[in-house]
Amino acid sequence: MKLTVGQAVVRFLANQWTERDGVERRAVAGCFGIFGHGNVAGLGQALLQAQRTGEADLPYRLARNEQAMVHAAAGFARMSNRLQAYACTASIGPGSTNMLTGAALATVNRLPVLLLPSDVFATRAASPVLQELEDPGGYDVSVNDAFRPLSRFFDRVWRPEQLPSALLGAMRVLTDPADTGAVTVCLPQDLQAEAYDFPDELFAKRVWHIARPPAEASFVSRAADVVRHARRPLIIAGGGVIYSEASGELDQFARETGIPVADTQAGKGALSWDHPNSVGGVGSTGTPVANRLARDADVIIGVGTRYSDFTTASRTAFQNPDVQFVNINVAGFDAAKESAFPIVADARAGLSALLAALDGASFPADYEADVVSWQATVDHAYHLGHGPLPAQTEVIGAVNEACGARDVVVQAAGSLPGDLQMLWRARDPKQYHVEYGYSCMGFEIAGALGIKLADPSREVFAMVGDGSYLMMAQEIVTAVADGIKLVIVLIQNHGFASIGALSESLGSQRFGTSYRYRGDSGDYDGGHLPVDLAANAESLGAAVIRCRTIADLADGLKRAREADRLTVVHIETDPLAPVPSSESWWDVPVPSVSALASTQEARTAYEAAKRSQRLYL
Ligand SMILES: Cc1ncc(C[n+]2csc(CCOP(=O)(O)OP(=O)(O)O)c2C)c(N)n1
Ligand SMILES: [Mg+2]
Repeated sequence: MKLTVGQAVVRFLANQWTERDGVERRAVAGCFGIFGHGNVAGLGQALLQAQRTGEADLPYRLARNEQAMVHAAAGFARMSNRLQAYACTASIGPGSTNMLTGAALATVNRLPVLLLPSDVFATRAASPVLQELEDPGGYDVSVNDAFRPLSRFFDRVWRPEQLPSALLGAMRVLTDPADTGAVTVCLPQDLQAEAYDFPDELFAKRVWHIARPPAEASFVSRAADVVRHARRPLIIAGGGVIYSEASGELDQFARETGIPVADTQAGKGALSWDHPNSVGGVGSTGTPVANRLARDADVIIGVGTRYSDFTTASRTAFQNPDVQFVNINVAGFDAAKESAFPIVADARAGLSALLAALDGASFPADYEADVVSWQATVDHAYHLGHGPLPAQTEVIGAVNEACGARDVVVQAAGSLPGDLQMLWRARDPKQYHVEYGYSCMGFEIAGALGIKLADPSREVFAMVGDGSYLMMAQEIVTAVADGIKLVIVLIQNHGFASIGALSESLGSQRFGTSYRYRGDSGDYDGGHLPVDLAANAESLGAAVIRCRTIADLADGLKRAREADRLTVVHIETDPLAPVPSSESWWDVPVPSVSALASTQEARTAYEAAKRSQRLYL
């Protein structure tokens, strides 16, 4: 079949499918893009031809920023439990390098996204092309080489004959839950327009079966031995439980054994917040209930978790001198962490096998009263009555109470992820979407867009700080153009509540974290800036509801939820309002010598906390 490389890519992608548990889905559901000279006549023409002739079905969506379109693709993949992905085409140079941050986010979070950066001329006919890097020491180097360490699969197709192997390699990694992440196939600008006689078989429907790797019996029996002899075991549920749709198995495991279940940012919602075994988030921003159980536990059963520093409280969360780990993970890399007894398996398969091998073992559940008292603390934080400006915990309460059980909350960076991890009451495995692998400011609106595309039947609430909003709000325009309805809760606190508090706790006095005029002292401690983010959102085409009080907010959220167009609900909060303590720690090094008393004091506290850090060897 004589096609250009661009046309071949589009036709191939439109014919890729995934299958798990007997359900087939399109593997690549569509293509985000921003055109420039690198792709407008190559992939751009191919997408146009596909749309006009119907010869290939790969819907195109115009984004406003390349980083954001990768975030949208990551949100889409996560909401699809990694069973579907989006492609992203960008022009040469800055268009492509704008995708680097998105690539890193996808790989860190183990989310499949297909990136198609355009590249310099394969023929070098007119080098240097506009935006070419030019490395005098290597003519095959381009800015796209920066994708290599960020991608789980990277290829640059210099000749059309290489395209089939590149595309098949890309699909293999996109559909491998143990190895997935950003998949990058660089397409030189001239090559995209070059025709070649591709074999017809390349474009036949192809189904990629997504495995549920079973657990190996000897590994299960070794792990079961460890759990059976435990006195105070604790389960940590990570994102792998949700991607595997293993909530049912986790529920059964927890009920039959009585073992409490704590969650990570990616795992929240694996069990409903009011499940009898749920003890909430664990680690630096977890609940004191989960953190006390973690402190004393002698066996940690980590399911589908990558043990980030927030989960382990920088390796201070587990203080039992005899603590051992049993990890169920589809990726051997994660299963081996913390010197664990590994069960390399799909979460569903691994949980069922381990439960069977435990042979009726159960453990006393003595955490119920603590959970009840913690929930009273959450209720209090939800209805604090803080003034004159409301507290962020009250905003979280209002959003939680406005959400239906299937609604989704989306967040990524600032003070919200910690507050949400601790306080959000998740009622559905797909309700809580806090991107906290890369914690990338600006993910929220773009990510929400991808989530809504993956499941238009759900209401999607993106919670955005003023800092994140100022970094990347432009996908509001994309959502408006495509009729994608989102609710965006925009929290104005005039700067970085998160890093401000962190700075203060580390002796750095909130330096450089406020959005204010530069004052007489030389710091940003003058008056508030004349910035009106609600007006900004309105100017981008959003409906806007301005709220002053929590009662306004409750009403505004209700109206926004019922609205049929993208609505921004704006509220100003007090960045200094109190938040319950997680009774935990996070390792952020403080200078060991300093001329400032505040830093010296913080260093003393840091050294004391550091002493409880362990290596779990
Ligand atoms: C792209 C990016 N840059 C910098 C950071 C470091 N950082 C984490 S939170 C934060 C401030 C976030 O401000 P805002 O969105 O207003 O949330 P708030 O802290 O006020 O809750 C910064 C700068 C980051 N996570 N991501
Ligand atoms: Mg802020």
